[in-house]
Amino acid sequence: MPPLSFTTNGIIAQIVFLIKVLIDFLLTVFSDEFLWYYCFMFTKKHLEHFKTKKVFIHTHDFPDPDAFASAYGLQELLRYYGIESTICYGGVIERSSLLSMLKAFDITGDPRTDHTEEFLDAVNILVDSQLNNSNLVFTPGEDVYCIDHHPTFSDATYIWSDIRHVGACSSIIISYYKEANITMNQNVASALCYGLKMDTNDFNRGCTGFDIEMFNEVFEFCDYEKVTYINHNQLELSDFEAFKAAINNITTKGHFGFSYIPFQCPSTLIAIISDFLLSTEEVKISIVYSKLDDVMKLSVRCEEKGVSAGNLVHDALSGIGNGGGHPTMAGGVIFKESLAQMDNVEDEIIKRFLDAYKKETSSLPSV
Ligand SMILES: [Mn+2]
Repeated sequence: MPPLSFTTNGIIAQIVFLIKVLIDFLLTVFSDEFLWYYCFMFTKKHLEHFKTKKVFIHTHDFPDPDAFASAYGLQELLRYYGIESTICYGGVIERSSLLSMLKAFDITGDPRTDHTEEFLDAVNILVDSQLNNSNLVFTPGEDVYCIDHHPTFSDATYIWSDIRHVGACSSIIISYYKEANITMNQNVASALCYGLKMDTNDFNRGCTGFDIEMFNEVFEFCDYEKVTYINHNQLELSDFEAFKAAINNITTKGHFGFSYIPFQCPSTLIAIISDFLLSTEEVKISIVYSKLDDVMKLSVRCEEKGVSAGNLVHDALSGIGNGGGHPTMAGGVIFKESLAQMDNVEDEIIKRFLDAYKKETSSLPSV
């Protein structure tokens, strides 16, 4: 071996040896504190704190599969470290497919109204949601943590937060297992896999390389047959009434598709119909809306490059309600008082969205 090569190899070997000694030293001196900091989202200090209080994991109101999967994944991860928690949600569980998911993967959650008094003194961890959003209505006290993948429309203060703009909140939770090198059980893996698939619309919406990587991570541990079965049974026959009404009421303006469902319709079904409307070749931005109790709920989908569904609905409903969300999917609500002042709600919605689009792109929607 030439002397130069021998010397280089020797130096590299010594450097590797020194790095190993240094890592061993750090692990010994800082023990858990060091490991927690680098391997998992919460430091040991946070986890010790969680043991002194009640811990609630909150999904957004009218939770979807990604919200429940994230909450359940986190609940089981905390349980691994000896911390018990309760999953809470606002609104109701609207879809029978969501009930199937909860049953299939053994997930339990309580309506938030069952615990309202307890939140002020508890640890409240938000998943798939953020404070001050229209889809999360409750008073949490000071001890709030947030894990989410939505854009932030209104700043809030958290003890700790992990907000990344990826396709699914489930992907972020999977990454915690990966980083902490913890093997998840089959139910957790299946729930997270399903949540990831649903929120990215089977990797067709807002999907990032990180989501694909995390899907790969979770795939080998999940019951994929169960996941695809629930995934393929989203609709109920009664949903076709809403589909029928929506199809009859489609109005197009350029590449915008608007549709009104003139009866009470669950927000998750409005979202499914908005996806359906967007799947037509002509429609690049779909807005489907329906009355729910006293308010008007809207679901917005967008596949136009450079235009954000979240920004559009946020601008369009400013002053009459609120809304926000991802660039590709978003939602909003028009308040009861605003509806009462409108002569023609459908015309007003169309006008506001076209104006918001013009503001964002400085152009009119193309045909
Ligand atoms: Mn989500």
